[in-house]
Amino acid sequence: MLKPLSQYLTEQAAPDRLRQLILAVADACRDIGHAVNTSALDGVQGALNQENVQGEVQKQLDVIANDMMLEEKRWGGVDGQGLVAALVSEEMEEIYPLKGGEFLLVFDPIDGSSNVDVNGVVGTIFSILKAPVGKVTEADVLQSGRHQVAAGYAIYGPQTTLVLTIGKGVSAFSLDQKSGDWLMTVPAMTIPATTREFAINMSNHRHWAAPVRRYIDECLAGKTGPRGADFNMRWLASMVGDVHRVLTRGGIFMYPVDSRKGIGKLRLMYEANPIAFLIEQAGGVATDGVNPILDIAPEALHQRVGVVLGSREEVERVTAYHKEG
Ligand code: P6P
Repeated sequence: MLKPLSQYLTEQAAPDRLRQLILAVADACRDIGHAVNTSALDGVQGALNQENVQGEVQKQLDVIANDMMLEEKRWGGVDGQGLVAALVSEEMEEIYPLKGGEFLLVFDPIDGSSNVDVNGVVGTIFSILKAPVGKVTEADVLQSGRHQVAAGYAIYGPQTTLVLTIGKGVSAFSLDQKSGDWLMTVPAMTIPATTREFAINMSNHRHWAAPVRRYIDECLAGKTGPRGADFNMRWLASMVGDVHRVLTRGGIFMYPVDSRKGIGKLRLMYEANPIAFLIEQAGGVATDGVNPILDIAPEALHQRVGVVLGSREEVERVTAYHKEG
């Protein structure tokens, strides 16, 4: 019998209320995954004629998944006293106060939602922080990624899998669709230090800074180039999908700052930080191109950041190229 998520959390001596919260997040991901799976049947694919705080056209599932996360009964805890003081979502401009609890839950309810209509992989990304005593302000949420208590994602692909860290490594739990249980399928995910596989949206090549173009062009030069090896490329247009591959077999994932807006595309609080926590816990490196993502002091709830993460030696090469200029 594969180990259930609940048993893993007990064995890892997760504090009881954190354990309850992680199990509640897992339940929410199971429900969101089901909504993704039936979205064509339910006729809820496609876009709404409204934008989110990011200025991005919202998909129906973005809103449906966000609404599922806002159901306060999910976060009451077994004693009904409340586990979460406030929710923060990619889909909501402001923090969403709840009746109280010792944690903050920060999330992207559907990452990669443009993939839903084409039956591509999507996911839910979450980050758990400690809440202040009393009323939660935006400043209370703006904690660096080093303060995360737990983080993870659910990936809705051929399997529905929850990937989690509570600061003691990274484990993967696959959903048993019949029982509804999350069962451990990978006890410890580790990222090889080297790779011959990169993930980046090549159509942005002309917008990249010189160090990024240098790194990618050397990969493309293959055996006869300065790297002396051929590289492979993957790009799923779903951070969760590309990151899951990096955690499973290594690789480097890049969404660098580019010249169009001088900022990155990915969001710090509910994409880069939780993923960076997982990557570091799995022995990889996660930077904004130069500095560790987890060290960034957030200045705004929906702040964007450049992202370069994965196999240590490759990420460190990109950092070195930035420092050489
Ligand atoms: P592009 C999805 O919209 C997302 O936020 C990430 O999941 C993904 O890695 C990236 O954007 C894809 O961006 O520009 O290739 O569509």
